[in-house]
Amino acid sequence: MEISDYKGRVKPSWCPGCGNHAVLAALKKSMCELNYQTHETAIVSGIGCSSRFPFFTSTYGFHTIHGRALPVAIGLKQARPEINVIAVGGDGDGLSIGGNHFIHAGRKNPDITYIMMDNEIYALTKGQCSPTSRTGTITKCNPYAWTADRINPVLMALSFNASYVARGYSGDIKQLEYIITEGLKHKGFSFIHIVSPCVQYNKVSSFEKIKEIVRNVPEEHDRKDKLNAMKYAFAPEGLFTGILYQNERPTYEERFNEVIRKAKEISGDNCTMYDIMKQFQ
Ligand SMILES: Cc1ncc(C[n+]2csc(CCOP(=O)(O)OP(=O)(O)O)c2C)c(N)n1
Ligand code: SF4
Ligand SMILES: [Mg+2]
Repeated sequence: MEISDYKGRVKPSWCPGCGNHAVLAALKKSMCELNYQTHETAIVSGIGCSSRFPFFTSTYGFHTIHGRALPVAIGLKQARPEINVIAVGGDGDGLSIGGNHFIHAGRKNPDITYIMMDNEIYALTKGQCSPTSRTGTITKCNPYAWTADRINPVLMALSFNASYVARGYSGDIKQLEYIITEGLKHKGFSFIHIVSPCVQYNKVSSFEKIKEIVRNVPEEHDRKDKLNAMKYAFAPEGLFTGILYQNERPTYEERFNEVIRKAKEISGDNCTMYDIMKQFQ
């Protein structure tokens, strides 16, 4: 495969300078490095600027509805386990309306990769505050300041038991490529949080300001050490990027197949869903 093989029919319509351009470039490079075939790969998104990914790539794609990328991606992986499934979306999509799915994806451990582009704002709808907006942010909708505290998506993923958790920043495309490639290779739910500035509606978290606080997770960090990963996720002294946590365990699909195997063992090859359910009563 060549990187150009992943180019979609639609030219990216994001604003010049939008952080999402870097994420798209990194994802294409990662897919190319892993020799992903376009007919064996699906990119599933919600709604938002960041969710326009399926138009800009040549893989299969599903631009679903707001907040629902994860359940669709999980269902797709369960029905077609041979497909590489990548879910993408924004902070609003994945933490507000879709926040509930994020929790359950982590604990179920489906073998999919979830890339969240966090610009700390609802950009597509022209700049309302999101769960990651900084307290005190002023927008047209909150002219006197946003009053709620922020969500930390990395800390959330760690506490919901996501088996791969990484953080990147759109200003470092090389690191993005690395954490995306490792996330795609990982067996289980890989969550990749990317701080991806919106140059149009968020002047608070600009490239310059984020660059000042970005730090790499030290090389000696043990990826299986969840408590330490949580410390880096939470660290007030900087925005730690890199692979914070990785620890494989059986996936959702593997566990589900095991249930089917057991059901067939007890009720025969032609057993129905009713027979399977009877075993749990
Ligand atoms: C059910 C539903 N509610 C609300 C909307 C309006 N809406 C579209 S995108 C969006 C938020 C997008 O923010 P985010 O997910 O952070 O993506 P970004 O545009 O910042 O990349 C909202 C509220 C919608 N399309 N559907
Ligand atoms: S509005 Fe913001 S997030 Fe949307 S394309 Fe423009 S810069 Fe990117
Ligand atoms: Mg957003």
